[in-house]
Amino acid sequence: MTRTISKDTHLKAIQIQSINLHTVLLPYLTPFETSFGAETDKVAVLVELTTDAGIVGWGECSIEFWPGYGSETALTAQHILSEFMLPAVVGETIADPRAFPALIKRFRGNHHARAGLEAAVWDAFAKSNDMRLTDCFAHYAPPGHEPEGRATVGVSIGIQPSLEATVAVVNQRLSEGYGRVKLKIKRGWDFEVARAVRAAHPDILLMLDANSDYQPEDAEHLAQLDQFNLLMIEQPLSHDDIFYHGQLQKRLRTRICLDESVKSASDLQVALQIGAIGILNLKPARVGGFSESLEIYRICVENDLPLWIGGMLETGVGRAANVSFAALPAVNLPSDISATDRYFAADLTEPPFVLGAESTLAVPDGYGIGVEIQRDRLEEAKQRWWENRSHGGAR
Ligand code: OSB
Ligand code: MG
Repeated sequence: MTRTISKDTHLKAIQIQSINLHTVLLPYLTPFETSFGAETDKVAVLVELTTDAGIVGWGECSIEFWPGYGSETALTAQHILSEFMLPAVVGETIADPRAFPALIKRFRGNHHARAGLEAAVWDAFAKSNDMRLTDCFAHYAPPGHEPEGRATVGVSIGIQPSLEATVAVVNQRLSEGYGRVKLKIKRGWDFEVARAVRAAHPDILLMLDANSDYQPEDAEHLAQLDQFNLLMIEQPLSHDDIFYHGQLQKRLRTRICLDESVKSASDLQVALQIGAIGILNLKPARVGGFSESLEIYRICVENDLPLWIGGMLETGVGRAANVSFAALPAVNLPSDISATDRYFAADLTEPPFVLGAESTLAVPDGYGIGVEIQRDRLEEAKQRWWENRSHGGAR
């Protein structure tokens, strides 16, 4: 199914005929707890875009019901999209998906909402050109960056009720074949959990994600984590800080990976300039979409900055697009994109993502995102949102 298209091949433009939004609630197999609370269900706004030629593209706004990771929610994404962004783009012709962000540039912020819309454009554009989305990304990547057909992945493990429970979950994920483990930490749940998992598994690729729970004054405490030979520590300090991460990095041997703090290519340049970043977790949703992600990818290549793709426990729609991006060759550390059975009993798309050899997920073998929406499950998940929307889906 791989169609190799040289970089100077002219790709066919699409015209946006209509866009539908679907807000869904999909129960996780197990709740996911981070430093900002526990989530029981995936909330997403899915964007269904139809071209004048009848091609349908899908995108996912990666959000949660609690504005804890980012500031957006399902209702803000619905509002910004339906009132402002959709009217601005319906009827427009897209000859290059990287020109799409300019159409909605006058609406500020709301990166997760705009990223979902842009993802639908990329999917429709790739499908209209008989290309896998991964080949379409590669088309706009630096010369020679051909997609690898699979993404190397790890697993993100939420905060558990006890150290024993944590080690048990880690054991289970390792037995499933995951080659890299990320533990969520918070103040009061860090040193002991890292020690317990490291003692049980002296050689695994292990990393921690603090989701902004610490302060600059915690530097000495965080330096204690150096002894556990961590691959990285992700986003220890405030979600909007770069400066203090730079100061902290001088005190740590463990490399700092930024997540929340890098919301644009410009943020990344600042972080590089002041030594606040050793590794980047690139979430296409956080930076406002795949066009900005391609620019960030280029900056990582230029600066030899290790890079991986982060996740937000997406449905198959968002996951398929992220796998397609994570298969680019400069994504050189395991990404936070796990198999379907780590998240859901039944996802909204088929076929499911299955963990393959060497802790990888294969890029779906079809045009665009390469997975098919299951309309019956979509309707059920929309119904579930409708019934639970007053409390944002919180069980
Ligand atoms: O910080 O990376 C994060 C999920 C929701 C919000 C923030 C984060 C995460 C994850 C999930 O770690 C990783 C995944 O999608 O498997
Ligand atoms: Mg993170």
